[in-house]
Amino acid sequence: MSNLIIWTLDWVPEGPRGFVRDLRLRWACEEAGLAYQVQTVPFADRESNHLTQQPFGQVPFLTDGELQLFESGAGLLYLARKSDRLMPDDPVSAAHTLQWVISALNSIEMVTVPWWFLSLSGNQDNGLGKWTEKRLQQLESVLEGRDWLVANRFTVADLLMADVLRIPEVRALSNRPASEAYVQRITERAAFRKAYADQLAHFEAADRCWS
Ligand SMILES: N[C@@H](CCC(=O)N[C@@H](CS)C(=O)NCC(=O)O)C(=O)O
Repeated sequence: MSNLIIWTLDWVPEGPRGFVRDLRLRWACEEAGLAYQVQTVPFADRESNHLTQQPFGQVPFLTDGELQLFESGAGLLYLARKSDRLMPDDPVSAAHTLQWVISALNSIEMVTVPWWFLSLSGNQDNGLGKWTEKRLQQLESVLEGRDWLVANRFTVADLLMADVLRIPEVRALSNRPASEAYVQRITERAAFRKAYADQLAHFEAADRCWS
């Protein structure tokens, strides 16, 4: 039995299904062929019921024996060190993988998520649109010149960047053919399809328990 446990919520409403960030960790394990289990904390009282594992009351976090780790990015980098399918061994490519993981979180998601959340509350023209479009266009220029972010092959940096970019509202924000092709190509991977289907099944099973 594997010690690696991905923790998520026991249930969420339909809206976020398929986008809860435990999917990032499931997907990485599927890519790397790492055995894992999924366990849950209750959706009810989520802001306070697991603060010792995730100080912001969020998911995912992972445990591996004695290790507890929160932040999906930290979890991905931890998993990447277990498999060169996620991060190449050579030091330069490994450094570039780290660079693009941080970039996905700190230069792209840091802009897209606030814009997206404000958009969801009905305010499409929310002042962050221009900044978001500019940042996404800069990334489009990068992706026009290459299929992968690092070493001409799939890495955990592509997993994370594609996960950040695949939010429907972000995809629809402006015409960025290279980014769209990148998201499509990466989300067609068998490991993504499995992680996505498993997350949907997990929350659907919870619906059946509660009805
Ligand atoms: N920076 C965190 C963000 C985690 C996050 O936003 N988690 C969401 C689910 S994807 C969550 O737990 N939302 C519930 C809440 O904030 O109450 C990470 O990447 O792990």
